[in-house]
Amino acid sequence: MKKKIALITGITGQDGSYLARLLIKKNYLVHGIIRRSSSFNTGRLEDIYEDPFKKNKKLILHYGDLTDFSSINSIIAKIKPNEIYNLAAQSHVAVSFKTPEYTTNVNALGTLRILESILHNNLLNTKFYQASTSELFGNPEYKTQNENTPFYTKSPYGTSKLFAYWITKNYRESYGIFASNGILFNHESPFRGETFVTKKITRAISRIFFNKQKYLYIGNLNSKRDWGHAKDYVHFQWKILQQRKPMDVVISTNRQFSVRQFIEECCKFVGWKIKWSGRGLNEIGKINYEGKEKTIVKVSKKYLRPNELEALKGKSIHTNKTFKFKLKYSFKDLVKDMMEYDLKHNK
Ligand code: NAP
Ligand code: G4F
Repeated sequence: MKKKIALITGITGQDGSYLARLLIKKNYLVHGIIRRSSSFNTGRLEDIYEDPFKKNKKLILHYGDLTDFSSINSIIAKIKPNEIYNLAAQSHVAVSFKTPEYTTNVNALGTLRILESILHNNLLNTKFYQASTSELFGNPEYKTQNENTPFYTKSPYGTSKLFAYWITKNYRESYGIFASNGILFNHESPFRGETFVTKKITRAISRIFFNKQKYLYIGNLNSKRDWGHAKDYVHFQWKILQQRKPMDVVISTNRQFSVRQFIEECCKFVGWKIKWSGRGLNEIGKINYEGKEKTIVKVSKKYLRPNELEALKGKSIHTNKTFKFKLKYSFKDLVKDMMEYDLKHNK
């Protein structure tokens, strides 16, 4: 049987690297778009990376950029993928306040560029997955969010993804393209970017443990998220494109923890109990270290956002029925996986 061809934008990122592994396992020929950078940016793909001169490759990388229609269009026209997973994005919410125009160009117009390319190459059988996000929600009125919850974006990132969500739906309804939105809540892993809060914490606690760093400087300790594991979630990205019909679907754990609880769980992993004192910007976290109190967490204004999304928790209206929704990783398993990796790599 002919191999299915998948194209992944954002293949060098957290999700892209896990999804590529999953699709290779499923016997796909995987193409990925990478950006030119001044140093290697394929670190997360190390174990599946293949020599460009090898024959019968399972993974083929192409230079391209979502801000450059000609690059995207020529790749799509050449490889005619059966499935496109659009994971590329300027994905950092705080950074989107500093680079709103760029974020919008990549996340919003980038998605439109891919859809236009599908249309203009007449690839109406190509299935399209859009990496939508729980950042689309945000109204504290709704304690749990599902596919029917009204959107209320609070950042340039969220708003750029709102456009991408709707344009995906528009192209599905207008041209019959199999185009689906996976509305994924936060998902993390050892491969998470170092400036997202979970990885920042696991890395810092590991480095403090080995006396390589003194403090973890943090922003909003009380913010709550519904954190899953990226390994679990890429499976659902694939599943969404295997459905009979295109759809928009929430993927989440329906459990919620605060940034503070995440720090406490990581400390517990290395045998520390953290004690909090002070308020607001003066709050600190201390541990008992060799018989003395030692401050290891400090709050910094630098990491507060102009607008914050205080609490997220998702529960899909369809996943149980549609996907036999089962997650391998609990919150504790996620912390364990990330802490084990960071303790090993920061020793
Ligand atoms: P990530 O680790 O930040 O990866 C982003 C990827 O996009 C990287 O490969 C990056 O390339 C690439 N990229 C950035 N700008 C690009 C451009 N102009 N042209 C081409 N590629 C570009 O993100 P992630 O956590 O894997 O998330 C994957 C997708 O899901 C993103 O769209 C994100 O917004 C969305 N999402 C994530 C979560 C989550 O909790 N992780 C939740 C909901 C939705 P470089 O490696 O060169 O930087
Ligand atoms: O880890 P974060 O930066 O993730 P955030 O903003 O929730 O966005 C992530 O999840 C979205 C899905 O909901 C994705 F669409 C998006 O691409 C990205 O993957 O921050 C989580 C929370 C926030 O409330 C933030 O204010 O942690 C709080 N926080 C507290 N101190 C911090 C810090 N966030 C970061 N990055 N760094 C801090 O020092």
